[in-house]
Amino acid sequence: MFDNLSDKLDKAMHVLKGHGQITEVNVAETLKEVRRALLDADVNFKTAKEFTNTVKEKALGQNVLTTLQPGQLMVKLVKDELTQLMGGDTAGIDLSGSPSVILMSGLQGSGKTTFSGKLANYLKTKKTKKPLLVACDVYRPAAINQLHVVGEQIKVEVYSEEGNKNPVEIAQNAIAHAKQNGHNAVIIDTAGRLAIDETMMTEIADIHKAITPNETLFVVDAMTGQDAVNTAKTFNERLDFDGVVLTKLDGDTRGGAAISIKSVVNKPIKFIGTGEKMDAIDVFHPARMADRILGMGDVVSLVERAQEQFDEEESRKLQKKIAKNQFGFDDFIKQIQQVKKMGSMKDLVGMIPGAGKALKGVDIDDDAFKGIEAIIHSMTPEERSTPSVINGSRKKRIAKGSGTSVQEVNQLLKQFNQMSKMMKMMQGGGGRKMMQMMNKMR
Ligand SMILES: Nc1nc2c(ncn2[C@@H]2O[C@H](COP(=O)(O)OP(=O)(O)O)[C@@H](O)[C@H]2O)c(=O)[nH]1
Ligand SMILES: [Mg+2]
Repeated sequence: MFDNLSDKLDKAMHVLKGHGQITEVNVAETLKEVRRALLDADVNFKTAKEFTNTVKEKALGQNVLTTLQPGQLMVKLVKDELTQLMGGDTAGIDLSGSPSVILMSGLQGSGKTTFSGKLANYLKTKKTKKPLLVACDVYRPAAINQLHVVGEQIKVEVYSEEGNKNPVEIAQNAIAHAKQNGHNAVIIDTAGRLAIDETMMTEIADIHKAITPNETLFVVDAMTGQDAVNTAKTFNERLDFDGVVLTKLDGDTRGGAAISIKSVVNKPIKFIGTGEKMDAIDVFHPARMADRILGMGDVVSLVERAQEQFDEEESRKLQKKIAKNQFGFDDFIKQIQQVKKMGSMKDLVGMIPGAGKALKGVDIDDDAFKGIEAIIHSMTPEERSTPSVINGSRKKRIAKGSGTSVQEVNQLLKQFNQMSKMMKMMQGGGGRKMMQMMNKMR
C-alpha cells in the first residue's frame, strides 16, 4: 500500500539528514520533494500546495533548541499534517436507529456489493448486530445473485424482490421486513453506472429521500485517484453523504484519493477495503494511515488484530510450556494457525515498522506456511514434542514424507530453535529486549 509515496517521502526527509538545524533553505528543498511525491501519488494540486505551506510554517516556527533532529522533526510535522489532512480523528459509523439503515452509493465496480457484505459481516461479528442485506440493484439479475452469494457466505439474510423494478419500494419494504424480523441493521446495496449519469443520481437521491438513512456511505475505488475525488464531489452535492469507503487499497495504489478526499469533500473516510474476501475491511484511522504512509508501520492495528484472535487460556498454557522448556512443534503449528487467522501475510507484514520497505518486491504469499506445516505433519508425536531427537535419518524420512528437502527441514529446525530462544528471552527479560530489537528494525 502506497509503496511509491512512502519511498519518495523517505528520500525527501533524507535531505535533512546531517543538517544540524532547520533553515529556510533546507526546509524549502525538502518540501519541494515532499510536494513532488504527493503530486506523483495523484494528490490534488491545491491540497499538496497547502500541505507543504503549512508544514513549512510549522517547521520554521519551531524553537531551534528542540531535542529533535531536523530530520525527525520534519517526519513528525509531515506525519501530523497527513493525519489532519485525512480527517484527524477516527470517524465512527452511526448505528443508532432501530433498525439503523445504511445506504451504499457509488459507481459500478467501485465495490458496493462486496463492501455491503463486508460491513454486514463486520457488524455481525464485531458489533453483535443482526444485519439484513438489501438488493436494490434491480437492473442486473446477476447483481442480486451476487448479493445472495455473499449473504450465504457470511450467513446474513438477503432481502430481494423478484420482478419489482422500483428500488425505492424495495428499500422501504426491506426496512419493514427488518422491523418485523428483529434485524437491527439494514444495509442497502444499490445500482451504479460506469460514469456519473442523471438517471442514476436521481434514483439514488430518491432512495435517500424516501428512507432517510442513518448513514449514507459513498464507496469508491482508491485506484482511480483524482477521479475518485471528483466523483465523490458530485455524489456529495446530491446526497450529502456521511462518509467515504475507500476500496481496493490492497492494489498498488498511489494514495492520492486517501490523502485528498477529506480535504476536498470535507467528509471523513470511514472504512477501507483491502481485498476481495469478506474479512478484508478495516476502520479507517487517519493517524495510523499516516504512520503507514511514512513507512512507520501500524503496530497498533497489528496488536489489535493479534488481540482479537488471542485466546487467553491457550496463551496461559503456552507460557507454562515455555517456562518448562516443553514448547514443541505441536505448539508451533498452533501458533502458525493463530497468525493465519489474523489476515493475509502481506497485510500483516505491511504493518511492521520498516518491514514494508525492507521486503518491497519480495513476494509474500499466504502459502508461506504450507511447507512448514507439511514438514511438521510428517513428524511423529515424539519428534514434535521433543525436537532434539530428530537426527540425520529422521530428517531424511521427514523430508521424504513431506515432499521437501533435508535443507528445508534443517531450516525449519533452525527457525524453531531461534523462536524457542526468543520466547525464553521474552519470559526472562520482559518486553524491554523485544522493544530494543524492534527499534533496531526501524
Ligand atoms: N482487490 C480488491 N478487490 C475488491 C475490493 N472490493 C471489491 N473488489 C472487487 O471489485 C469488483 C467489483 O466489486 P463489486 O462489489 O461487484 O462492485 P459494485 O459494482 O460497486 O457492486 C469485484 O471483482 C470485487 O471482488 C477490495 O477492497 N480489494
Ligand atoms: Mg453491485
